[in-house]
Amino acid sequence: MPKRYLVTAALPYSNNRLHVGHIAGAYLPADCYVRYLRACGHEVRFICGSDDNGVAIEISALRENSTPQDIAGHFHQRQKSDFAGLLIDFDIYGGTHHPDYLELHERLSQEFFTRIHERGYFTKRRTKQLYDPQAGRFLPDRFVRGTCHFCGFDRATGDQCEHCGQMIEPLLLKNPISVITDQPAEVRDTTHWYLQLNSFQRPLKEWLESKQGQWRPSVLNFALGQIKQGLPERSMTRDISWGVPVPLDDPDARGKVLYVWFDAPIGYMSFTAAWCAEHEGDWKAYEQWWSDPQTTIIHFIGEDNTVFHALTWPAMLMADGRHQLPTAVVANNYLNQKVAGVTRKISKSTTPPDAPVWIEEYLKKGLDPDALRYYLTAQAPETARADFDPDEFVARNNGELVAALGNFVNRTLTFAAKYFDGKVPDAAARTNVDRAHLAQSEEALTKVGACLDGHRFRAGLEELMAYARLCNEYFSTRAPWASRKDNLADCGAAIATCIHAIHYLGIMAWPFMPGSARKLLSQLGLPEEPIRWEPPPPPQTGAALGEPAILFTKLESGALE
Ligand code: B3M
Ligand code: ZN
Repeated sequence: MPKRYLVTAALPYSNNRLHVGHIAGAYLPADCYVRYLRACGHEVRFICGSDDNGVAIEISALRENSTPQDIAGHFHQRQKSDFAGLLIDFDIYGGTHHPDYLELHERLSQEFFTRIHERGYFTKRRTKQLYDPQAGRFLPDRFVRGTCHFCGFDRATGDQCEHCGQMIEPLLLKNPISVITDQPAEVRDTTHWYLQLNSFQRPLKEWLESKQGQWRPSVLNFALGQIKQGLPERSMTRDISWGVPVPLDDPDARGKVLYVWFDAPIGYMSFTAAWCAEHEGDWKAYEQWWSDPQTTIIHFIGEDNTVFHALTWPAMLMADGRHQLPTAVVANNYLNQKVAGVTRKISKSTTPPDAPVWIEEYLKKGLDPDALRYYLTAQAPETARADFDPDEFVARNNGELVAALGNFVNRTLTFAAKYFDGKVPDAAARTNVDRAHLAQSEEALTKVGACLDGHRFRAGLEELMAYARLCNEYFSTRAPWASRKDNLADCGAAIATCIHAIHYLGIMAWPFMPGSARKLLSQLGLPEEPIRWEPPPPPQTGAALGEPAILFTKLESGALE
């Protein structure tokens, strides 16, 4: 039965270039999933865009002597081309401060805030806050760094500890330092609005417990563990000027903006609304995606965003009360890189700007986007952190894509071109071995599909490659090069079966490697789209095949250096 799915991928901050870790974390699995759902005939909206507000963008602007507008606009564009280069195909790529989306985004964010305020889930508090006297400004979130009060990590920032993943209470940071002036921060009074997360502990716990067995244990354990410790109130306003203005008629709210983690997830909603405005002429149609329980909502994120998607955002949705909760939150772990055999974090400050772990650099080299999609899925950090290893990237490209998948397709199609005039041979002399191979093909399609249904992308890709190897074994067993000489009918049946198998491969490869799947189908002389996730019909005897061509390029060692 066709269903409706709303799939989101975390909104990247528009102050940096994207690297393989971002792609492997959220965007690639989300794109695979969406391609699969569409092939199954479901109605899907795939939503993403840049997270333009917040302290991170302001800090970048300060450092580069620029403005938040310019920084956000610049990186929005570059990230958008990175996604396009990797065939990650959103229905909309909005931006929370992008001129095209700003009005709707502010409107929905402010409505959300006002509604939660009216329903009494904010506490207005006069509080103490870290302040930089030299810069003359408050130091929310990443404007301050210091030692984590949970784990002792010495480079925690005022919003979150990258080491233990906990949300940080800035006043508890040890040795807080302003990142603007590198001077010790001092404490001053200010007023903020705190979301009463504690009011939602029980419903959140019940909701999360109902997901046991469906969600990844890492997400559930983390979120339930936080609830066990007790959820503190969280301030949802900030003393900065870049962001969505706090919509309260209260002198204490003047000059303040919403916390970036308040408005960013609303971006999923405001971009859905923008899509509806653009395609259906009515932005309010977003409600049918967000309020109709028939819609399945799935958030794809990186591990460090878990706390916000599994706790804060659902609590906001409960406090607002008009929309449904996400059906699933799918989080991947970090992807580090291997440099000369040693695991290193990928970061702007330590990774060379021309390293091909930056998507722009990878694409500049003219390498196949599908080769990267393949490796990043094969190495996907679904259950634990993993490494991006340039040597392994080359080895797997050559040993798996070229030697197994590409080889089978190429040997079949060059054989058909040479001995069957580039046409599908007659399969009338089909044997039990051929029938058995087709039965296995159908099974493989079901298995890959089951993995994708369960968000197990890495396992799905393994099934696909196991099937490609099976196809090569089948080819060797049937030995068409021998039967060609004394039993052309038998040879024809084998090649026709291989052609049918290639069609299966094209369908199964589509979510993972859409560019190669298209090439493959066009080499079969078939239309490239739409792909339907169902056993393909047998090829028609005598139908013309396309030109056989190399599907994957063999890489020299060091291709990624
Ligand atoms: N921008 C954090 C990140 O890029 C944040 C995600 C927002 S999702 C609503 O890691
Ligand atoms: Zn920590």
